[in-house]
Amino acid sequence: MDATEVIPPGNRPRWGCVASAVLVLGFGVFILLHPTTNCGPTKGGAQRLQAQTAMKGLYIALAGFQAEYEVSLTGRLGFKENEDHLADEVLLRPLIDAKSELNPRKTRFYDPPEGKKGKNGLWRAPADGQQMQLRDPWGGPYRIRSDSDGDGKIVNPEDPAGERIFSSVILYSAGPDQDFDTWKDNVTSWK
Ligand SMILES: [Ca+2]
Ligand SMILES: [Ca+2]
Repeated sequence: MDATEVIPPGNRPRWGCVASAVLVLGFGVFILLHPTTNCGPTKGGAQRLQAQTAMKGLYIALAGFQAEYEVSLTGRLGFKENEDHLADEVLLRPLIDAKSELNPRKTRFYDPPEGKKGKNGLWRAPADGQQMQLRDPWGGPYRIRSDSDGDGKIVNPEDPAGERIFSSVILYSAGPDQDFDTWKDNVTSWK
């Protein structure tokens, strides 16, 4: 082709259209790979966030107790290293109930929302209101494990032979399947 030859409009390469097609195709693939990008968190994602928020609230309450009394509540309760407990009335009462003998200054360290239909908040036994348990967004309890020997580390319940977790307390939920042994859906305070 001569350098001065004029290409008829119909035969010109339509790079703008090609580029647009690539962009649209790329964007479609992006949406497929990131289905929540334009739609906010999925329901499951929102519930996981709620569980993480609840665990953080309890962690802060326990830190408040420790700051007030210069002793850990889990230590006062005799929780052993590598032992899992449920976040139930034994743990919650001294943080919530000013009448607990473990909380003589009657400080309210923790004020969790009441769980609706036994989910996502504080559940109290209908019979007497005395028994209580912190429930995750799926209606299951939370587990708590504490550093009782004071080395600042806790065995990872998901991987006992693996690296220790650096924390005074860890918490975890069994997730939507309500089975603590299936880790894929569990929600944990350490990752
Ligand atoms: Ca330890
Ligand atoms: Ca599970």
